[in-house]
Amino acid sequence: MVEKGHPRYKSLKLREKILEAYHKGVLADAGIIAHGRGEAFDYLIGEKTRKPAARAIKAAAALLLLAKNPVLSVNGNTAALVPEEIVELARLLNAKIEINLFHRTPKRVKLIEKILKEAGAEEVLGTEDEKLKHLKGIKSPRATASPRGIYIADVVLVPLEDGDRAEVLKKAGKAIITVDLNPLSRTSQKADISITDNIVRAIPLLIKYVKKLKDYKKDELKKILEGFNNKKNLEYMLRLIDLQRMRKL
Ligand code: PTJ
Repeated sequence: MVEKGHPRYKSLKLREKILEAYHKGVLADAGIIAHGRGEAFDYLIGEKTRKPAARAIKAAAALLLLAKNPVLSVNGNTAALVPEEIVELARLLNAKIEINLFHRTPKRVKLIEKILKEAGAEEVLGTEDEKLKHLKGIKSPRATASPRGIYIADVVLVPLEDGDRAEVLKKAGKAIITVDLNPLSRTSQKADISITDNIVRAIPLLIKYVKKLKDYKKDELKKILEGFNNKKNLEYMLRLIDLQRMRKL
């Protein structure tokens, strides 16, 4: 039991959630390691949404609102940390939710589907009931996609994704948005919009921006996107991490 007054209260609560999901079989073994890596980066950015991340989130909201077929991809860590928020975001955007696992087993797919349904999702794609297609004919398990979801999507939100998958999605011509605390990861480097923030802060803020920009005209949304430069934004994030470290030396 973590005490509310503990200086690392929020971080330790997230650990509890992650471990609980692990023991239920929702999380892959590697999901715990991925979370630990995320914690380290979160510490370096001060465990709050920094300005470059907020800019990326605003651009992501604009891109998702402009999309014809937006899809939110969900893995074990995402399902463990922000299931309700993913469902709310999908509802606001009229987007599909698709389970996409690196360490895929029928049991994990079922458990994650249950979590999403309990969080209010009406439909969940990428389950075992569907015959998945291969993107661009690449016969890798990393290239599977639901024919009604990622396969036909123009914009895909892929939080905490591995580099191979991000590459396959890019090659298939999708615009991709990621949430990844490591600005140097292959996914962050490959994505069109990289949100360097903890998913537990990023998705609620993305919801706020989607609500705020919902009635903007297409031209106005396009202007937001034109004013956003992902490469530069990642550079700012890296500089910020350096500065934080220097202050402590
Ligand atoms: O559920 P599965 O089978 O699809 O597996 C999911 C994992 C996360 C295990 C898989 O996709 C994987 O191995 O990912 P990586 O390559 O470890 O990348 C995960 C990235 O997410 C790392 O760069 C972490 O720093 C980052 N990360 C971890 N926790 C968070 C995070 N980013 C944002 N918010 C977090 N809470």
